[in-house]
Amino acid sequence: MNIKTLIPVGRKRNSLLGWLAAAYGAAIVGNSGILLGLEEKENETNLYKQGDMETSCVTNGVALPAGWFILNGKAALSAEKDTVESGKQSLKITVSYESDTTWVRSDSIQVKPGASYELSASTYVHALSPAAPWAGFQVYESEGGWNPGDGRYLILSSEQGKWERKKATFLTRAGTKWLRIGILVGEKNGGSICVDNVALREVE
Ligand SMILES: [Ca+2]
Repeated sequence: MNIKTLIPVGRKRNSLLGWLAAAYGAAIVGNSGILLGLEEKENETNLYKQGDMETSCVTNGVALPAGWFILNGKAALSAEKDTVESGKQSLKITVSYESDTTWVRSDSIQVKPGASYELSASTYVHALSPAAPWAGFQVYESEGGWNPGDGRYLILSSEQGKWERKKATFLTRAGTKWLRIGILVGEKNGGSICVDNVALREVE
């Protein structure tokens, strides 16, 4: 078996474990009869397909990753082609003195009430000063608003100059039928945060 032929094109492998996981995952046969890589299989369970930032939509004449928009604040969204964790683009959120803090949100995602979910996301911070931009990930539930809602974030990312992947699990509230993923970004001194491979999965 030639492992290299089973590795999904465009994916960056930075550890032996990752290569082995990909080879193992490739042995799983999907419904289509096509061999699936581990990441393709994982993507099947991702409840928010637009988290890979690969699908574009045109807003005000500008092509942006679909499924993400600014709720409030003045940070700017754009499609980033050079700094990507995988695929051809990531979502770039540029902050400035004027933007202060900005909420970026996903579309609505259907979920089960009282169920466990894992939120994961990768970020890459470009800082213009020692005060680096940061990104706080949160979810907004149809029942009860922001979870956990006490000022903490499910994920807080600020790693500069390299991709940082973090994940967190949470329980949806009783009565919640859908949620949105929110990213609060900030730092008045400017810079940008690239976001890629945001995933929401139901977990045991
Ligand atoms: Ca991508």
